[in-house]
Amino acid sequence: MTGKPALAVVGATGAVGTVMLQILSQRADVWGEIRLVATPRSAGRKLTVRGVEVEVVALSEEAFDGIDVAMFDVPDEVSARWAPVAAAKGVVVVDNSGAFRMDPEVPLVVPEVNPHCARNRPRGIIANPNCTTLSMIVALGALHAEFGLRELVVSSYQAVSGAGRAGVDTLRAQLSMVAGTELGTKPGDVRRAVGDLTGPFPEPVALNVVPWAGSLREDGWSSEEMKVRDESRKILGLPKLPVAVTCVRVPVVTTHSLTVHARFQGEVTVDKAREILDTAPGVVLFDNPAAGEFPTPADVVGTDPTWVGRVRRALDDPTALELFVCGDNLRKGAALNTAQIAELVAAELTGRSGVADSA
Ligand code: 2RA
Repeated sequence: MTGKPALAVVGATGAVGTVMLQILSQRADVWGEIRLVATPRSAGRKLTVRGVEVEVVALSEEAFDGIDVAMFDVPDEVSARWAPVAAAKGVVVVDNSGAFRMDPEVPLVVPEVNPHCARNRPRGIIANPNCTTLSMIVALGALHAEFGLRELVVSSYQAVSGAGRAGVDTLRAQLSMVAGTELGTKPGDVRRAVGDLTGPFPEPVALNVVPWAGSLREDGWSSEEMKVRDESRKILGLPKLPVAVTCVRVPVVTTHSLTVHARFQGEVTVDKAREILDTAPGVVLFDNPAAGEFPTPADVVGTDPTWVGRVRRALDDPTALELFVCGDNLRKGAALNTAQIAELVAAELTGRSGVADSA
C-alpha cells in the first residue's frame, strides 16, 4: 500500500464511538479517509473527527467500499452479522463486541501484551477484550512476563458507563433522587425512593454496590465473570490458568477498578514488582499509601494508562502479590485499545513498524 489506509468507524454515534472520535483526533494521524458508519437512523448526522465535520453513513455492504480497516463498536448481534461482511471485502475488522472474542480463529489482542497475535487472523477479524479484562491485563501481562502467572483472584468495582448511556443516565437520575436526604440508613429505603428506576441494573446503584454485571451463566456465575476468566487466559496464552472473579457494580460514572491477588511461579518481591510496573508501557505505578497516594476512579477517568497502587506481597504466600488497579473503561477499556490494534494493522499494511503506544 502506498498512501495512508482508510478507516471505517462502525458505531460512531454510540458511547464508545464518541470516545473513539476524540481518541482519533488526539493520536498520531495514521489514517487517510475516516468514514463514520452507524445505523440508518443516525445516517446524515454530522460528527467531528480530526477537527473536520464528517457525515455519518448507514451501515451497508457499500459502506466498506475502499476501506482497509474497520473498527466495530456495536452490539454482539450487529458485529456477528456485519463483521464477516466487511472481512469478505478484504477489510481488516477490529471488533469490540463479544461476538468473536473466544473464536479460536480470531486473535484477542492487547498491544502491550500480545501484539504479535494481531498478524494471525484467519477470519480477517481481530477482537478487542471486554473492558473489565482490559482494565487490569496490561499490568498483569507485565508481571506475568517476569514472574510467570499461576493463579488469579479478582474482584471488580465496575463503573456504570460499562452498561452504556442507560447506565450513566440511571446513576445520575438515582443520585438526584437521594441527594440531600437521610436515605441509606434503613433497610430498603433507597430501593423505595428509586422505585422502578433501576435501568440496566438489578438493584439501585446510588448509595449502594451491586454484586452483579452481565447475565446469568451456569452455577451462579455471571457472563462478565466468565469473560474476565476466559479472556485473561486467551490473552496471556495460559489456557488452564485458575481464575476466580467476582464482578461488582459501584456508583462511579467511568473507570473500572479491580483488586487483584496474583500468584506466580516462585517467590516475588515488592521491589521487583514495583520496578516492573514502573517501567511497563501503558502502566502508571501510583503507590505511596503513607502519603495517601493510590489510584481512584475520580482521578483516573479520562486518562489512558492502567494505574496500579497498593502493591503488597501476600502475607501468607511469598509467591503472591496484592494490587489495586484502575483503568478508564471507555478509553483503554474500549476505544483506545481498539485504536491501538487498528494502528498495528495500519503499520503492517503500510510496511511501517507498529508501536503500541498508549500515551
Ligand atoms: C460492563 N464490562 O461494565 C461491561 C461492558 N462491556 O458492564
